[in-house]
This record gives sequence, C-alpha cells and structure tokens, in this order.
Amino acid sequence: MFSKILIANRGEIALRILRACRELGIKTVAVHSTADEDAMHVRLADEAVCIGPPASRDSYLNVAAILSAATITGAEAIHPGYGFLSENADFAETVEAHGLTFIGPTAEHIRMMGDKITAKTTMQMLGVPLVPGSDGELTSLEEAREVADKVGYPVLIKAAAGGGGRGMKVAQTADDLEDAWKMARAEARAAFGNDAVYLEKYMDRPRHIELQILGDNYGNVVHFGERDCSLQRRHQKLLEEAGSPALTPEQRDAIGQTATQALSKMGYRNAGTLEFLYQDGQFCFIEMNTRLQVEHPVTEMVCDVDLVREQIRLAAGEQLGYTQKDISFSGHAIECRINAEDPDSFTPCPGTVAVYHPPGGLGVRVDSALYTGYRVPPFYDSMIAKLIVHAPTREQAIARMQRALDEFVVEGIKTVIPLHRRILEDPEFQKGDYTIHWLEQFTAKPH
Ligand code: MV4
Repeated sequence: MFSKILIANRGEIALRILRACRELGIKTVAVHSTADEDAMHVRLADEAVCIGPPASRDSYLNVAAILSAATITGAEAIHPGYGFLSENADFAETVEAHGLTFIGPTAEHIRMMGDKITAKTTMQMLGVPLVPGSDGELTSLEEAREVADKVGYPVLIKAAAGGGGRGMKVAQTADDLEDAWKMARAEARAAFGNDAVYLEKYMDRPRHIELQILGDNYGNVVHFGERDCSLQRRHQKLLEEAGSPALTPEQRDAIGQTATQALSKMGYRNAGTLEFLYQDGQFCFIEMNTRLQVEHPVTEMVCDVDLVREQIRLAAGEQLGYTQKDISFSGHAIECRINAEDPDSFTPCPGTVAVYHPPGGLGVRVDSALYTGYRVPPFYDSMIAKLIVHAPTREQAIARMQRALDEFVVEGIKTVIPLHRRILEDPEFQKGDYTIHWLEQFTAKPH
C-alpha cells in the first residue's frame, strides 16, 4: 500500500480523496493555485504545494508543476479526481514514467475510450449493445447517406474526439445531412484537431443511465449497478439517482453481466463508467468514462462501498477480494448538485459565503469543501456541494431530500437549492417519469 498520495484536484473531490486516504493511513499532499490558498483541501492535507496562478491551465492542469510537487514531497501515487487531468492519457503515462502510480486505468485504456469510435468498436466486439449507426468512422458523405437511409432519420453525426455533448450535429431529414456532415467535421477539426466522425440513429426520448464498474489488475471485474443521470441541462447533470426508476433488478443484472464480461476481456483496471442511452427497454452504449465520477456517492450509498478506497487499493495492486454475488443493493439514493448559480438563469454567482449550515440526520451526506467565510473563486466549476440522501425506498429518499434541502443554509451567494425543491415536488419527477429532455422543459416553464 502507498504511504503518501498526491491529490491533483480541488474542492469537494479533493476532500473526498483525502478522507479515503486518512482511513487507509495514507499521508496526503494537496496541490493548489494561488486562488485556493484558503481552500479546505489545503487546510486538511498533511502537506500542500502551490502549483501556479488561478487559471486551471497554469495550475491544476500544469503537469510539470504537479510532478515536481509529487517528487519533492515523496508521494508515490497521484489521484486525479474528476475533470482536470483525470482523463488525460499523456498525463497518466508521464506519471508512470516518473516511477509514480496513476490512480486510475492504464493510459492505453484512457486513450482507447477517449476515441469514441474505438470505444464503440471495442464494446461491440465484446458483445455490448450499441445505438444503430455507422460501422466505425464515416469516410465520405456518400457513406453517411447509405447508413442514414439504412437506420432511418433523424440521425446524429458525432465527432470521434467529442463526448459529453461536444461536436454533435443532428440531421432531421436527408436534406439536412450534407450540412450536418460538413459542420460536424469542421467543428471537430477546429475543436479537437481531429475531424473523424461517425453516425448514429437519433434517439428522441432516452434516459441517460450509466453503470459503475471496478476492475483489479488480475482480470476481476464487478459492477455496482446503475445511476440515472437523465436530469441534466446543457450536458450539466443536476440530480442523479441510484437505482434508476426505470429499471428492474433483472434488467440491471443483465446489462451488468454483459458489461463486466466485456471489461474483464479488455483487462480494464480501476474505476470506470459505461454510459448508455436507454429507451423502449433497450440499452445502447454511447461512451465510457475512465475516471471517478461526480455522482459516485449515490452508488456508494446503495452498495455500501467506498469507491475511492477501492480505487486506491486496486492501484496499489491489491485484488478486488469479492465477487459480483457479494455486491447487493439496498434502498435508494439521490444526489442534488448544489451550484453557486442563479436558480433561474444559471449564471455563476461566486462570492463570499456569509453563513454555511449543512443539513444532517439519518441518511444524509454532504460532500463539500465550503465553510462560513469561504470565498468561492470565479475561476473554477460552480459546484460547491453535493447533497446525498439514502433511504429504504425512492419515496422516502425524496421526502428525506426535501427535508435536507429545507435545512440547508447557504447565505451570501445564490445557489440552485430553490430549483431542487421545485423538482422534488413535481408529480412527474415523483413518478420517476422523465427523460434527458425533462429538465430543460421544466426550467423553461414559468413559476
Ligand atoms: C445521443 C442522443 C440521442 N441519440 N445519441 C450527448 C452527450 C453525449 N454523451 C451523447 N449525447 C447524446 N447522444 C443518439 N444516438 C442524445 C444525446 C444527448 C444526451 C445524452 C446523455 C445525457 C444528456 C444528453 C442531452 C442531450 C443529448
């Protein structure tokens, strides 16, 4: 096991990793920008190293500064958290080349999944169901026409280097296809320096369901069930649930078995998430995330597992030590992302937190690096807390979340807490009856 880990991140996820390290008896090194001198992760870590000015590209994305910090402090491993360098294959490779351990998958698997065409081709080969579409990269507009005619309109042209909603163009009919093809390629070239594109049938009202998996270095892979992340706005998730209100335990077992078999054959290591679109009872793989995700706590609550502890153990070369049948699902969990944003316009609202009083009580968890008097800097993501509840049933989880949101006091800055309260009292949400389009329609309605 490692004796010292550097945490290459900030905010609540830096604290989350720090806490797992403490429980494992591992010393921690925080890194921070000059804007984060007063940040909680700096205060709580055993050591802290300033790695640059406020802009992320000069600090939290500064590979040389982070590696220097690891070297001078004698850290043996680096946990990247989410965002920043977490899915940068070159970073993972450089960390390992310096004799340190990257806490995550291999650089090869990160690279493979970063190319959405390779990711899909690999998954298809391993028996994971896909959205109907092109067999790999489209080589010409003529080929795009043939595939689109075969799968039927509307279709999407997606960038191989895209993901998370970037570089997608829809063609409603054959008349739109040439424009979509040209625009998708031009945008992909400009944004990613790679104009490879592929085509998929457009699914009009899917849910976004993702599956959490863990693999050790010896071919053992297990899954921890699904999260329903359909409640999003402009590709920013706002509320997540485990399990999905749309799935039965049998459907979960089936997709879980397909996915774990595939990842075991790949030799996938550490944490990963398979993203699916789910519509009319069908799972269609779209992308894989090779990192710990923001919404991992809902899985932790229903499976009673510490996913960060597991990531560290596995990166240190330990075996999983359990099999799929040892993993059980208990109750229901919901996470509300609390962003420092205007709840109507979604404009970021950085500033000083005048009063911070988080909720508590049975089944309530708050992952946050906030404190009274903290100044939310304007340079980074606006998420300031995650409020997670766990209860025996979804109905009780909703009631518990409503109670916890009522207790939550954040003064001095605007937050999306009022929006969460409106969502939780909505009858359609309460029925679990929503798709990826629901939140955008909900927030457009007057209230
Ligand atoms: C799709 C789709 C409909 N049909 N693919 C957007 C982000 C990227 N992860 C994939 N995305 C989508 N791919 C097909 N064939 C709709 C989306 C999509 C979406 C997916 C997941 C979560 C939120 C979304 C919001 C808009 C569109």
